[in-house]
Formats: sequence, structure tokens, C-alpha cells
Amino acid sequence: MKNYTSVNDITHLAHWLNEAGELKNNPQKYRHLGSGKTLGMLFFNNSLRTRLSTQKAALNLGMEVMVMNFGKEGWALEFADGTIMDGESAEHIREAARVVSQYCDILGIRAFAGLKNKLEDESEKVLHGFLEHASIPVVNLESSLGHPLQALADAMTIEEYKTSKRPKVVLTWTPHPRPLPHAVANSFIRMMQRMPVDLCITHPVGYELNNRIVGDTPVINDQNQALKGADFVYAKNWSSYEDYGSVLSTDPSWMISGEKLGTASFMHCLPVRRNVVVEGAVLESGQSLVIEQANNRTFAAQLVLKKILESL
Ligand code: AN0
Ligand code: CP
Repeated sequence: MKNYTSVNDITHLAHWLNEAGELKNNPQKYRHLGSGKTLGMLFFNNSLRTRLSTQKAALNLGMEVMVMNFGKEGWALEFADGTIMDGESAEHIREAARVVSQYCDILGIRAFAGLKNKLEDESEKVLHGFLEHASIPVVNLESSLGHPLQALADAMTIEEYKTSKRPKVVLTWTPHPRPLPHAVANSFIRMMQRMPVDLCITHPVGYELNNRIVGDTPVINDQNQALKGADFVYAKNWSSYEDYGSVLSTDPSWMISGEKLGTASFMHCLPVRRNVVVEGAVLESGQSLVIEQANNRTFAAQLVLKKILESL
């Protein structure tokens, strides 16, 4: 595999999930594969899990790792061609990407949606800038539109914990005080559409996601109705897509409580705001899978790095 930029880069999902499970059982098995190779990661936004789990994955494969908080410590990058660079930007993506390509063998990029300009976010200028100008494989560590490493870890988690052949999975919008991107929800939906699950989405009116992603997945605006019979409840906030980047409602009645959850398992990508998105008690209960999801991030990343290393 050359790049991992979206869940569409997963060729045969069932095989991938098996292989990720094998890596989880024996994380050191391929520790010579990455010997002498370097993973570079550039973070334009904050991270706990992605940064550490992907680093751990690379270490398990015997790679060296270089990480840079690019948002705070890198030169402000220019992405447009032909610009007279007499403003804020000090360096062009054309130089930056080619320079980094000399230091690393695989490059991870985290660059969230700015949530101000839909067209600009949808152009994925940071991720695409590195894809175009770097000469090494690129891994998406959450871009404007997707978080495919998270979705792969989520799929692993559902595969491990499901108790029926075709579980019901509900993606529910939850309140949040700040505008959040659509990336996690987008990739989760795309992933679940490929899994043997019954997926439904619930959100207040006005929080419709991109209909090219939702497709014919059922959307139910009544949360209680959507949650009926759920095996997995995946909570996530996102800002409005239509009224791009706006927080239209923070209605606390959409928070996930133990009562709403019933007997279902609770999932969230983290970081999560307790008693805003979900009751603290749910996170403390045996029904919460959030810590296991975060653990699976290591093996999802390890599988992706392994596949790229094998094709170098
Ligand atoms: C980010 C988001 O919602 O996309 C990262 C989640 C992995 N979350 C926050 O900014 C709180
Ligand atoms: N879930 C996730 O990607 O977490 P971080 O933002 O901490 O990396």
C-alpha cells in the first residue's frame, strides 16, 4: 500500500481486521520489518492518542520516530502556487514536503478542518499538499474529512465485542460547547457501511452530515427511537455541515446517560467531555469500550504501517 488517506484505502476489510487482531496478539512479531526506517509525524493540531499510539505502532515494528508539533513550531506554510509570499506564510509546501521526505520513509499528517470555509476544508489542502509534493507514503492522522485510523480501531473494537452476527450500531450526535469537525463521524459511517452491522444515525435537525457520505444509511431525528435495541452506541459531536461550522444547539437532553444506553456498549473516539457528551458514570461502567478503542489505535496504526513498509 502506498498511502493511507481514507477508509477507501482498505482493500479487504475482513482480512485487515483479522490481521490487526494477529498483531494485537503478537505485537513484536514484525519488529525487524521497520529496522532502519523512520516515521515522521507532523501535527498541525493537538493529540494524545494518535501521537502516542502511532509512535508505539512504529516502535513495535522497529522503526525510528520523529514527531513535530507543526502548528505551533513549524513555519507557517503556503499552499497556493504562484503566490507572492509577502504575508504570513514563511515556507512553501513544495519545499517543506520535499525536505521532510529526505528525513523520513513514511509521513503522518494531522490537519483538522478549520470549519470556517467548507470549500477550503473539502480541498484538504494540507493533506493533499503533502500527498502531492512528498516523495514518501503519507498516512492521514485526521484530516478535514476523515480519521481513518480511528475508524479502523473502531471496527476492530466492534468485531471483538459483538455478541451477534449483525449488531445494531447507532452513531449519535451529542452536545459539545465548541464546534467540532465531521472527520470522525464521516470515517465511522464509511467504515460501518462496509461492516456486517445495522447502522443508523441520529442527530437533531440541522446537524445533517454530508449526504454523499450518509448515502442510504437511515437517519432518525428522535434519539430515543434510534437507540432502541442498540448493541453499540457511538457518541460524537459535530458542528453543522449545512450552516458550516456552526454550533446550532447544545441541547443537554442529547447527552448519553446510563438510562439511554440500556444494555448497549458505549463507544467514543476520545477526548470526551464528561457530563456534557456522556455521563461520567457510563465511562466508569463495564459498558464503556473507550479505553479498548484507544488501545486498538496502536494495532490499527501498526497494520497500516506494516502494509506500507512491505511495499517500500
Ligand atoms: C477532535 C474532533 O472532534 O475531530 C479530535 C477527535 C479525535 N476532537 C476535538 O477537537 C475535541
Ligand atoms: N481519538 C483521537 O484521535 O485522539 P487524539 O486527538 O488524542 O489523537
